[in-house]
Amino acid sequence: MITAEETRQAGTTESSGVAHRDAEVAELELSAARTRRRVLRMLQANPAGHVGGALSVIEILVALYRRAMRFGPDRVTDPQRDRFLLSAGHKALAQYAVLAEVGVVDDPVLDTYGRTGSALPGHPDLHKLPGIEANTGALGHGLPIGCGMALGARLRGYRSRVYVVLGDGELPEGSNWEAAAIAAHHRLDTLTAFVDVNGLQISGPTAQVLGMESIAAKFAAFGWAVVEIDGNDVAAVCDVLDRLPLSAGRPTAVIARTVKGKGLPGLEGTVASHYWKPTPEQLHAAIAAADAAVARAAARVQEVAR
Ligand SMILES: Cc1ncc(C[n+]2csc(CCOP(=O)(O)OP(=O)(O)O)c2C)c(N)n1
Repeated sequence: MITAEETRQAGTTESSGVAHRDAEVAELELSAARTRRRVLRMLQANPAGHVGGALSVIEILVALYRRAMRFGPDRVTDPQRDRFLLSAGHKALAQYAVLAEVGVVDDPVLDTYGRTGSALPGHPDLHKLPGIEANTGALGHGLPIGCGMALGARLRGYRSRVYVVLGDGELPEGSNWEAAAIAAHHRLDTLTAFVDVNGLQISGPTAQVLGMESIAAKFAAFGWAVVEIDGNDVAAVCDVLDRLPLSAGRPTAVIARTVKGKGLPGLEGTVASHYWKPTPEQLHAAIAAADAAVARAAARVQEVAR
């Protein structure tokens, strides 16, 4: 995908810019489909995990890692790299899968998921796996750590951006709101928080467990720039990433509406997908659906290339 500004600079016509954008979106959709398939590959190794929340953030992670972040196999320890924090660390399957998709993790490592001594435990561990910036899983820590990283980069004169993914069921943790105040106070416009609003959490609908709406109004009240998008629409995610910071001097909150368990046959939008222990038959059906989604996305890439 290219921005309107890049199109002008490259001297390309509007129609060639649109074609380029369609091609890039199709590529990222294929990448998202492969990433979902990798989540299921890990379940083939160890059939239990926080699958629902992992599958709702795939498009966000793919767009971040493939479109926005200055990060990759050659930059894992570069001090000036962009940082990604999966504050809702139970969605680790998504991060492991996208790290494999961008070549930071070798695919066979995925087959050790959840086993004793594995680099891929149920929650991410920076001491075990390259590309993990902080140990998360106890909810409410990613945004405070992200504030520190953004401030630290500024003090060192680095251009690094910091991206944090939160869950809507995580927002009741008060530390998020301390961090929201700090980020606005220090004008951390290199900090972007994606809130994965799939409307569900561990024990039921978020609105019933502890409703936090309006999430957008809350972040705005703290002084953040806010935008709401369909978080499973990779083009919409890219459009926001191209416009960061949305407002100079303000951190950005992206309220991303998503579907929990996206792509799981019969389990999309269910609390049952939160921690999923599939039967062999369920896993087989999910893999068949994921393989079909990869094939459809690959055909779409071919189609837009013609
Ligand atoms: C401090 C803390 N309290 C409770 C938990 C237990 N817990 C694990 S996941 C979860 C729900 C999180 O909801 P959300 O962030 O919306 O995740 P998603 O539905 O997207 O998977 C909770 C309460 C935890 N991990 N950390």
